Amino acid sequence: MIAVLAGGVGAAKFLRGLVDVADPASITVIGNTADDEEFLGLHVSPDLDTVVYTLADVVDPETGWGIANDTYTTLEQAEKLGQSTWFKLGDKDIATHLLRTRLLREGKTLSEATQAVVEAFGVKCRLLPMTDDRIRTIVTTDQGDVSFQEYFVHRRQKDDVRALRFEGAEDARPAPGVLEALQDADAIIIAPSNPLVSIGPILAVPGIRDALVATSAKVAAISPIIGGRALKGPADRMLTSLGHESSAIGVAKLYADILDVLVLDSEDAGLASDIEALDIDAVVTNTIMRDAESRAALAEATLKSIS
Ligand code: FO1
Repeated sequence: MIAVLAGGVGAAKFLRGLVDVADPASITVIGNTADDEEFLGLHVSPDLDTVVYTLADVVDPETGWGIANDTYTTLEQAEKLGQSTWFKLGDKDIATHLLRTRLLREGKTLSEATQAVVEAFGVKCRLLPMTDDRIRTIVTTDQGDVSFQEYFVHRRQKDDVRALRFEGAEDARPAPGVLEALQDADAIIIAPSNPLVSIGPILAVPGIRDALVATSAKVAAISPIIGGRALKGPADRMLTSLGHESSAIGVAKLYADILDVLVLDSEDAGLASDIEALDIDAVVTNTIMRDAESRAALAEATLKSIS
């Protein structure tokens, strides 16, 4: 059994490669839900949906999120009605949020609603939200505290991030099956996601980090930082402004207590000895996922490093 901690687009691409080289039924994905937000009265779980759409091969290949060839008629009309429309929800995507929101309103848990979405899209992996409780990433900027999507989408990541907190994490419990998936796993992978805002909230759910420390399974992470820079998103600037190194070493240090292996890009081969000095095995390979072949090769190399 394989357990994968996953954030958004990078994680989804990695998982798409993983299901090409491992039996999807053996994979449990534990997804970040601290980016969830309500738009147009609908509960949106961007990271879970990005994983589902990518594994179902319906994701928009340009953005890496949302559904390919979606239309925006509902959003245009919502704008005419004076609603806030800075978060781009396509018509097809909205159907997913309608399903999730209806189930939640009927009293189902986020795990149950997620299961319904997974089944509706025919995804064969197990996908668990990190928790059924509400955790919200709050980003402190010089302009004040904002929600993650406000920072990421509305304000286009232009603010320096002064602090992060995961509101609600202290009292949250892992969703059903999360701790069991980690305990039963033969191999655990931390996907190439932002370590601070995608993986950080998962590790902040009480019990999850402890389970990773305690496991006898090997734990590997793929560095999302290559040559000091994030391929996508603000991870590099965020690491720096929060006092971490924007490099594979900075990533290794954030995971030092849980990691056996760090997979890093060939461009960063020179960092391998510094990573080994942290008592973490360094595996150097191409980590840029341009196409199906490179995604599968990265998944294969990661699995090999921990089996
Ligand atoms: N990202 C954007 O940059 N702009 C958007 O308008 C936007 C809309 C959106 C709608 C549904 C969805 O599932 C994801 C969406 N994303 C958008 C991506 C999302 O903000 C990020 O993928 C994550 O929250 C960060 O991991």
